[in-house]
Amino acid sequence: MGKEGKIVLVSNRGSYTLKETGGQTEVVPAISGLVSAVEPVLKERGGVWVAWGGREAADPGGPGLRMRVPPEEPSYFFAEVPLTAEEIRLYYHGFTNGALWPLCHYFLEKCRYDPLEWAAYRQVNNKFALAALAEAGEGDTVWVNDYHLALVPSILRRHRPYLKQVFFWHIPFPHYDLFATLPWARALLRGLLGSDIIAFHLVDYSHNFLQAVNKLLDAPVDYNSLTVRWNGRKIMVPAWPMGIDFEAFQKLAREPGIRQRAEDLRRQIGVEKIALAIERLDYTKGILERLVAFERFLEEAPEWRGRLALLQIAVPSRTAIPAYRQLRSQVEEAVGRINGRFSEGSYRPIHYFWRGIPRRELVSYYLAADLMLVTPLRDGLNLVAKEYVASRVDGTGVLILSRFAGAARELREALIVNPYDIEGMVAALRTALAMPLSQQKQRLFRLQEQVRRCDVRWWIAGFQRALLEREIKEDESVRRTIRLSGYNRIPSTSAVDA
Ligand code: GDG
Repeated sequence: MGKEGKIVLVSNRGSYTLKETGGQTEVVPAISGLVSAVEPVLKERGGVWVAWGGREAADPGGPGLRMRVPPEEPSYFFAEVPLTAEEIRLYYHGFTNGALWPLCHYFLEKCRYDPLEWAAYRQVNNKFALAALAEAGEGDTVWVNDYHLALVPSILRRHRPYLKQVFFWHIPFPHYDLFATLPWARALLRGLLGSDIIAFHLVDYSHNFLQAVNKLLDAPVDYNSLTVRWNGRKIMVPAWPMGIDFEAFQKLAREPGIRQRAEDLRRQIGVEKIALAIERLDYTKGILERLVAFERFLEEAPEWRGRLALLQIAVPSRTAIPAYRQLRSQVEEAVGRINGRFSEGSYRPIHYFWRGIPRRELVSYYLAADLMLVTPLRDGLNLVAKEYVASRVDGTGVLILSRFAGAARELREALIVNPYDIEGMVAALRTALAMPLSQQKQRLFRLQEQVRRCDVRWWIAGFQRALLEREIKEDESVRRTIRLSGYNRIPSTSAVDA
């Protein structure tokens, strides 16, 4: 981040999950794209990760755990923001995943706009902001992540006007027409505008955000330079698609143990071609539509029965929300129906797993798969598509990718599909299965070039450059005046903003 100071990273979930077992607190490393992307920076630079630990706190005002991590080689701090069962229900399952998530993914019919949940969202955002303020000192950079914490930047700004702030929004930012349906759309935008930089995966999302602040808050925006003026500040709204650790995936994919595991998997499944799909079990990921397309393909291409299998890994997610439980039943019913129709002897068309798998195992699945199906109905970016590309060290494999995944803008050599168009998906499966090795290699080479060039280091460097440019432009004398007027005061815990 900036040229000095530490990073205070703020996100709903962090690098560790805390579990209560028999009166003891167990500290378990968490797996997520964000952890793999930013933990190396924290380890190198030092800093603090402020996040909810994933457990229920009894006392709403009680202190959270603060510890040096990783336990084996401590290099940064993990500071827990404790949340009660009620806060988790209203803020996390409620407003965050019952209103903002469906809204930003264009599922308006699934949105619940509940004033109580909105109040809890504000309350919890205030908690996170206070926890960040307690950690951030002069010269530090606060880096807030995602739609769970949209109000944090303006709370921080109010208390520390010259704190350096970056915000990354990991999901799509919807078109103004949709966003304006949110009764608290203005407050949410004002919350975000506390940041110096508000970054998205795609320019389209930056444009949607700029249009929303222009129409709803009357703020002057510039679509070319991707900036907005607000309260005397010029805020950057850039597009930086997140990268992955390309080299780490290549290294894993070359490990003999992982390659052996991939071969064992292929032998167990025992078919000519394996198609793989892996994602959280979420209605945005297009699992049902994919299953229907796969079923149609087996109907129309009987020559592939017994020769093609789909390996579907659905990672349990947000199981407290009814829409997710309902989707699970629908997916499992479809898997049962298709397997019932097309199984023959030892052949099973769909191998379905409702569980997460360790990362090394994940790479062996990428290696075992001739085709990768990433066909979300809407997705901010999609890291799985990039991970598949990076793991194919022998240069073969076909990626079928939804045009509604942000990653489709970068991964142009994939077979791009419309997941709502079942016949189009069937045609893409045919094309993929018939693609000669030479063409697979040509396409994959270009895909790998892209994923290697715009990797996670490139992504992080974008923030560093932008903050550095900002610092150079800033008037140091103004900074100093403000510092003298109570920079390090920590506000009272009763203040609820936005
Ligand atoms: C959100 C946005 C955006 C998945 N299953 C397992 C597992 N994973 C890992 C993958 C990947 C990450 O989780 C999933 O990232 P995605 O990008 O595919 O999707 P979301 O979870 O919806 O993420 C998305 C992302 O944020 C980043 O900004 O791209 O659009 O929705 O890294 O490898 N990892 C392991 N076992 C699993 O079973 N170990």
